[in-house]
Amino acid sequence: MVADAARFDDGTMAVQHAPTTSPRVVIPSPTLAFLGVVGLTLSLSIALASIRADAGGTPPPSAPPAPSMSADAPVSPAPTQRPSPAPTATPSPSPSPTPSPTVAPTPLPTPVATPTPTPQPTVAPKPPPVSAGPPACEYTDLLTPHHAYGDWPISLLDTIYHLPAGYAPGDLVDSSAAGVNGGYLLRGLLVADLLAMATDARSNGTPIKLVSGYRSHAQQQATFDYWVGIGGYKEALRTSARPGHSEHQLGTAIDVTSEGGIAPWEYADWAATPAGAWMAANAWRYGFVMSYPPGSYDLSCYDYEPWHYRYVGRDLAARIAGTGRVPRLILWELQ
Ligand code: DAL
Ligand code: ZN
Repeated sequence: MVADAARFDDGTMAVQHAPTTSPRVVIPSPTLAFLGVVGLTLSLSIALASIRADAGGTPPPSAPPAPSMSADAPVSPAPTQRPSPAPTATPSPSPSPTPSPTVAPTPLPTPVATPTPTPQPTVAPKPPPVSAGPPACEYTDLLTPHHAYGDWPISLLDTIYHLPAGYAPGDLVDSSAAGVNGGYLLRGLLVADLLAMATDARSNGTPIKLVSGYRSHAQQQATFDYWVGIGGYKEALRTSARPGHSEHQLGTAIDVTSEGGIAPWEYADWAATPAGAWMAANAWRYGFVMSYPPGSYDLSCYDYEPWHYRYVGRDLAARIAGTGRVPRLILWELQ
């Protein structure tokens, strides 16, 4: 075969084939029609196989089932025939989840019980044991062990033990509530017994009047300073308590004299007067005791004061009176 070449205007060459001279084969028309049908069927089968391959084959089990393809289905794959993406975004619950280390539960804090604070004694030093005898009359400053307002019967106050500076009972009332002269504060808890005592003293013809009652820490400071000014510091210690050490701060101590009389300390011995004698003999019946009886300086730590009475309640007063002992010794044993 010889190829003739012809040149185009742009310089390229076109190749022209010479016609072949192969023998001709004549095929009858019915045969040609049959072959056309077979060819068309084969083409359609190949196209359908291609569509299936294009659709991805067997869909994954989790994918929704694809609609079955019928012979009437369009040759072009419809969008709905494509498999839906596997739902990887929403994981299906696993029957046996494996704990992830990143979500390991944080251990809950173990509740730690807050220890209930144990009440601590506010006074470190304790009174000496009973077998050691009463504490000497030293001039020291120890907070008395029983200094709650409810401890009033047994709060020990002497040259050693004292009350808190701010100790001030909340139930102070004027002394006039007890049927005696007013102007002094006293704890309300003793008003009834003081009224009974003053009433009976009057009935006896020996009426009494008060010359002192509750004294605050500051008032006791002024009182002590007064006596220091009168007789000097050392002498004042015998007759006046240093601030904080006075039973008057309890609100349960009273200084008494005869109604219409002078200050009790102006008498040689007020207990020798009719009113003073009645008090010395009967005050305990109403819950009052003489804190500094005669001849007890070494035990009571103060000079004799026949006018100073402390309310301890009828029961304790009767007990003290029954023993005939100095009140400080009984109170010391009750610490
Ligand atoms: N006169 C007594 C001791 C007092 O001051 O409390
Ligand atoms: Zn007094």
